[in-house]
Amino acid sequence: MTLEEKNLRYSLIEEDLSHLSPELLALHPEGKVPLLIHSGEVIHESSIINEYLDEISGVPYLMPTDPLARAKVRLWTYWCDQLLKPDLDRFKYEWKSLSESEQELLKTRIQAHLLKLSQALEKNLFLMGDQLTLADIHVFPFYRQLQKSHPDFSNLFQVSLIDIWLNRVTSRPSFERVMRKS
Ligand SMILES: N[C@@H](CCC(=O)N[C@@H](CS)C(=O)NCC(=O)O)C(=O)O
Repeated sequence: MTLEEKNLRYSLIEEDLSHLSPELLALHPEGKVPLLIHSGEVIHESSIINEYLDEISGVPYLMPTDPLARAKVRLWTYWCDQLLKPDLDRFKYEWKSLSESEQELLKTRIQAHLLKLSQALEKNLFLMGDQLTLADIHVFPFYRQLQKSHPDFSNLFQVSLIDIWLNRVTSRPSFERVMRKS
């Protein structure tokens, strides 16, 4: 989506994550996607790829210029990778094997994540204000995954605000274009 927002030319290679290709394993230390190859150099980690793409190209910039705002974008990506993603993965892949008390704890944690998101969206169209930034691009796929799994505990707080934000992001032409290509 960053490539599309920035109008950069690219070709997309899909990976079957259940059978990682030898090419990917040779390029990435842990065999993970996404991975960017640019000018013969390999870059991984989606937040690093996104910042790199933003820096090597022109407008529209998806990273703010103000140092505090930049730190806040990175705090969103850090929160997403360190807290939201691990909890979503446990919810998606381990829910049935969890005890009732573990399920309750996980539910409470995910509700706290949703509350954080909805509070950020109370006054803003996007996570950082009225402009799309790398924070939105990094975080929205995880909420999209959660929404698709229809948890019976997400309809608390202002989840509708998060749904509206998700819709705002995924109705952008950049998202539609990248989904058509993948
Ligand atoms: N922190 C990494 C996470 C990368 C990651 O976990 N990718 C998953 C797909 S979303 C993957 O490649 N899984 C395959 C595997 O672990 O074998 C990033 O943001 O790029």
